[in-house]
Amino acid sequence: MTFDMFEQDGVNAGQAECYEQDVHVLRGFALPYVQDLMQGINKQVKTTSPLRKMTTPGGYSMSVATTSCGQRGWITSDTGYQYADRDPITNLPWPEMPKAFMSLAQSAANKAGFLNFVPDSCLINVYQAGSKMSLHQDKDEADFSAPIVSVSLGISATFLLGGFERQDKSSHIALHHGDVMVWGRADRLRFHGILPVKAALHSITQDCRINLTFRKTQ
Ligand code: MD3
Ligand code: FE
Repeated sequence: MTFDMFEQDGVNAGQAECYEQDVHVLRGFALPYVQDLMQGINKQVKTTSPLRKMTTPGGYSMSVATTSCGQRGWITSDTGYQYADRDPITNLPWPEMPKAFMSLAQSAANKAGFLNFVPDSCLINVYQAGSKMSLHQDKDEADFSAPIVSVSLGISATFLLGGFERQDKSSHIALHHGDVMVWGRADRLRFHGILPVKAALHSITQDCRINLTFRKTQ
């Protein structure tokens, strides 16, 4: 396959968009952190806890490759989803959360009006062409009062923002390299997902989209 165009970044950089009351999209907010984020992923996180495609409790391989850093990592098991203190592949603690990850997550949360956010987990999701995330709710965390902060890197994707029942209509939000989403409070338990990612090339991530999701899990 050939690609004749690289994706464009930061078209609306600096804009803060508010969808529902507590769903904020900070366009281009992560751009100043990109170099540190990519270094952290490639030199600190992946080298200790490699990317892997986890198997759902129903026995399906996820199309997204994942790893984690921070005190706890998100894993699947035969019985469900959970946060664990150790990486089940290495039996070691997850790699430490790089400092730049924490600063970005906290300054994005502050900008969206969530003060004192201290995430204990960062999930790293890597999407290749065709990878998707079906509509789901994030309910594996102990405390729903903390927000979730998510950072998009690399090729663009379409985010689905649903309601509080699986069958509720979803709206589509285009997410580009450097965009940060912050949501919580009344919107914390909305269904959400990612449409299958289209093949493209990005100068920083090449053929993939990387999503970092920061959470306070306990
Ligand atoms: C809106 N990841 O890992 S993050 C996940 O882009 C996950 O990889 C997606 O959903 C990704 O669980 C989306 C953004 C996100 C996460 C949770 C939400 C948006 C949300 C909860 C409520 C509303
Ligand atoms: Fe989610």
